[in-house]
Amino acid sequence: MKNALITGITGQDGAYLAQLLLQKDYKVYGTYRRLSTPNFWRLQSLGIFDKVALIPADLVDSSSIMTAINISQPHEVYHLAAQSFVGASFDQPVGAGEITALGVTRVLESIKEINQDIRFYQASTSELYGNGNRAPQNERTPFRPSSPYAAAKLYGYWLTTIYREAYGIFACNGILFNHESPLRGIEFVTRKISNAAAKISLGLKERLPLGNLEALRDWGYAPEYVESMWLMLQQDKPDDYVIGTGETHSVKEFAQKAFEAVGLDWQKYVEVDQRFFRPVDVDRLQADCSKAKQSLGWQPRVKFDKLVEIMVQEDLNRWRRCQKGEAFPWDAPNYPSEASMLTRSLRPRREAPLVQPCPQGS
Ligand code: NAP
Ligand code: G4F
Repeated sequence: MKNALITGITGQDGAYLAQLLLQKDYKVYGTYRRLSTPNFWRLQSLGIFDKVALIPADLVDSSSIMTAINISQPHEVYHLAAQSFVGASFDQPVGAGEITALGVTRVLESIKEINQDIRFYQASTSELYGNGNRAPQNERTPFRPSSPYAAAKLYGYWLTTIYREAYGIFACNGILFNHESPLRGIEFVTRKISNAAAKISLGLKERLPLGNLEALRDWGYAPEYVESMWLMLQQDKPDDYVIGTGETHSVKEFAQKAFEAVGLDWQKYVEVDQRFFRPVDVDRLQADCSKAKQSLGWQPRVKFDKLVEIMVQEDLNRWRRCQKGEAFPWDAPNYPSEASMLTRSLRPRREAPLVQPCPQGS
């Protein structure tokens, strides 16, 4: 039996990966942060909460990472924990560096010190490409990060390749494009839309404020993407792989399909709200995952229309169960109303700098 340690097991990918590894007879350990309110609803909804071993650890605390590796004695570490919301990284740029960038060093240093035979997966991202690149993007496309999140992930990407080259650690970067599911965090645009379409259709909400409707993303289905993480660590040699569907769709298209799924016209409910624009946004992401197809035998199966349908139906089921009085645990009921969201990145952008440059010669 192999042992696996998943950092960020409470997140979307962590939960699906734990489920996959349990099916493959791994002993699964996962790190979680100590929070004032426990956050295990994803593991509970997959029915695996009692089947995984949980270790408290925070990425800002090296000693807790060391302890997690010492306790779990893993053959494989899947490093998924991060501050993963791009918008929030503009509000907390120092946190992005501390958690998302330096967190990778803390995990890799622990592996280097404890057991260099541990295989390591780094959750890299299509956000590394930023703007100004041709689509589709593959492993040879240059990186040009456009957010504090992406800059932090770029550091993690290079640390992973450096530890591979310097210490011979089996370390892989999965450059994953956006992947979604009913377990997606509620603030990401797909879940925000599927949840709102479900609520509006049941008379529980009236409007859906969104930001940039023109952004294009390559959206796939998360349970399939965690399979690629496992495949990367089963190869003979460590390498980096792009994972995506190869299709790209706009936020507007996602909203249109989601409202169609509940028999409504999206244009009657969606309003553009400047608060949800980012200081810089990535215009277009589209994967060329031919390397993964060829080397890993990995293929996306769920495409855009099916993905939207799965997400909207699950949010509808949840709200219907809730309306029947079931105490059904998931994230949406605890989400604040959009009206109360006031953060730096959600405030309207300034048209001109506050401090004007001094006139020449003054
Ligand atoms: P997610 O749902 O936001 O999960 C992130 C996980 O990281 C959660 O378990 C979270 O714990 C944990 N975490 C955050 N800060 C931490 C800290 N300081 N110490 C320890 N744990 C911490 O993200 P996801 O969608 O599953 O994504 C998994 C990884 O893949 C992330 O690194 C993300 O950046 C990357 N990625 C995601 C996508 C995508 O489309 N989903 C694409 C490319 C790359 P709490 O539950 O306590 O918050
Ligand atoms: O759903 P999003 O917040 O995801 P984003 O920024 O693409 O990042 C996700 O995918 C990355 C992989 O490419 C991961 F690395 C990262 O961890 C995360 O999982 O936003 C998608 C698009 C953006 O262009 C955003 O500006 O939707 C646009 N958008 C428009 N209105 C909105 C909204 N995004 C959010 N979250 N909320 C809105 O109201």
